[in-house]
Amino acid sequence: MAENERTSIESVLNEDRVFEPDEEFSRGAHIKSFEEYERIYDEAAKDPVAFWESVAESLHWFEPWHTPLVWTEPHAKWFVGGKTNVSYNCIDRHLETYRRNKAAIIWEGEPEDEIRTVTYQQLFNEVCRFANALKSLGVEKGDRVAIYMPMVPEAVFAMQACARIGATHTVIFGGFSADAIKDRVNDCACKVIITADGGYRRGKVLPLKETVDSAVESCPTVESVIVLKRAGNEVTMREGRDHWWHQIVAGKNTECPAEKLDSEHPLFILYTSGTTGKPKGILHTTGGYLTGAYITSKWVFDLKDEDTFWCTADVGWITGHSYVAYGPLANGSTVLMYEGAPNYPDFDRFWDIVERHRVTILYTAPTAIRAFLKWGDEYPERHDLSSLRLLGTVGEPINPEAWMWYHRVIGGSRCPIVDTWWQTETGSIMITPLPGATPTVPGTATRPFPGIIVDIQDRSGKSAEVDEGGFLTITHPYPSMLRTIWGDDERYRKQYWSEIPNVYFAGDGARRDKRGYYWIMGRVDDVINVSGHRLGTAEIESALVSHDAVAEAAVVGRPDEIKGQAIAAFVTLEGRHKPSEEMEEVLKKHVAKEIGSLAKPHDITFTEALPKTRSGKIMRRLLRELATTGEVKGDVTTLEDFSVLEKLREDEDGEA
Ligand code: 7RM
Repeated sequence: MAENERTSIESVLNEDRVFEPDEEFSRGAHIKSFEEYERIYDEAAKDPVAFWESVAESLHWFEPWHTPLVWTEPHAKWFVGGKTNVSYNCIDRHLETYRRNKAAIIWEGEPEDEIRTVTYQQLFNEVCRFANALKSLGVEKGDRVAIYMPMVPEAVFAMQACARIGATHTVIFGGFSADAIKDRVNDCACKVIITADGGYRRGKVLPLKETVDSAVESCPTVESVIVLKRAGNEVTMREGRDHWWHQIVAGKNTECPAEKLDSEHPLFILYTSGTTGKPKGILHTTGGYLTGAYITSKWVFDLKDEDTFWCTADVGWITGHSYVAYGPLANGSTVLMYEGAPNYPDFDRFWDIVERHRVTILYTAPTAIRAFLKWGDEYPERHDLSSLRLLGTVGEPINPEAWMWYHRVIGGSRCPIVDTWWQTETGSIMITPLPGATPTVPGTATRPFPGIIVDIQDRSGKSAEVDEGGFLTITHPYPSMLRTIWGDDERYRKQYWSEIPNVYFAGDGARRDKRGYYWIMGRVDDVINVSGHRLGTAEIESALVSHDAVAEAAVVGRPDEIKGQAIAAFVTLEGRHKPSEEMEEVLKKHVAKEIGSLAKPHDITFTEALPKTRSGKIMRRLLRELATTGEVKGDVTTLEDFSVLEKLREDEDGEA
């Protein structure tokens, strides 16, 4: 077998709808034309370090760096010798401008009558008071602090307060279990946990403090727990260890000078589950991360002072770090934060929020878009969405069907869509259209951001041809890249720098088309090998979803004596369609017609829902296990809804 046959991924997809940027949008945009993008891109590609220096210069530095980059593969240090502070850049610098009394955060709670607006001055006061509270508990520069909170402004205050005093935060998503908290808190030896009594989700109260209580029993390094009163549910407070947020900030000074931190000071650790084994603590540092989050927020979302930017991600994910808590604030923007579920009290909650707050930019995940599509047009149609001017997606490949729906129904065929590819590890957006510049094609994240050099390679490091699938790599260091895996540099090297020589291995399959646009084909662990043809999951799933009856689909490979692997598909139908053998045949034929008989599913299991991570990514690993052995024994701690799996297992049993 030739080398490239073993490593390349075959592409079967064809998509040729092109959406040119709207002229009026382009005129007002930060980057106004594709020519301008290419000019900036090409210049940055010749000297990425000089490009990133020019970006970093627009931030505040207490002391300038003496060396922009020290690169000893696979370790980068950016802006070495420079001293800065993320919180200072997100807050203090705006206080000297008219932005002082501008809304930094507009927050809406899940219960319907709750809205809070936090101006930059108020943000400063709250962050400083809380930073002083942390100090009073003995938190010092370099200490680790865990944050396990609902989506409330205080979650951002807590992150900013840590950044301000140089404590390294680790945000743990509020839906995680006591075990997940315990593993993370112990892995990085946190001194303090910040939580709330409870948080609202779909009208119910999640008892966060209770969960922390059971975790903290086995967390020997934790000295204090700070508890925000949010839901009013009953909690037990342990004398000497537990402190109410409102009591501990009472009387604290509303000034707390931002520490002058080394550019490489650890800003946060964010755990990502990885496919197997224990979660990896992805480490991001100060100056480089801020530089990436700042400029991508500005150019990708074309942020202007007039905007109301709503990124729907929870602060427990990297998207909530870079595009809720840090990037937009570094730009002096107004961010909208919503505490709850998209279908509470009804399926139109998001559109109600967009209408009432006149949201201008919406950034959400394909999984959410597919859910909205399934719920039906009537919900967005109830609302005036004309304030929107730009839409974004992140988290998974967006199938053209969902893209078109988002464009038409939410964007009124008027808003550009930025499909942004990046990872927890990359810290900021890597591949993306720039909305005033890049013609978009549904299903592709288009081109790399300036200063980001990517390639598609095979295992030996050879670049792929046009339209030949391979491994997505990043070939030059950039400021917001992860620095290591906390406490496990060996794993860092192995995971990201050993698969292909001298480049960062992202773990995604991709191809580059003749325009130089990148198409993400899915995780390489999920590639299906049918009779020696390696197929990515994204294209087959897209083909399934392009059928009217299909709301969502996942495909996996299961062992097959003849073909090596056979394609097993799991399909959720749109509400008005019922599973049947005819439907199965129709869908198989549809895939064969759309992308060829090679990619035709061998069997289709209809299901009401697919197993997903808590951030909405389909867990194909579990489906693969199910399709192969009829059981799931692997790690399910990141699974969002256990009943989905139970149901699927029963269905499989029924079939067998
Ligand atoms: C931001 C985030 C990273 C993985 C990544 C991909 C997938 C993310 C896109 C995408 C296709 C996109 N961080 N992914 N964005 N795939 N198109 N626009 O999601 O660490 O949680 O996940 O998500 O597989 O490697 S993450």
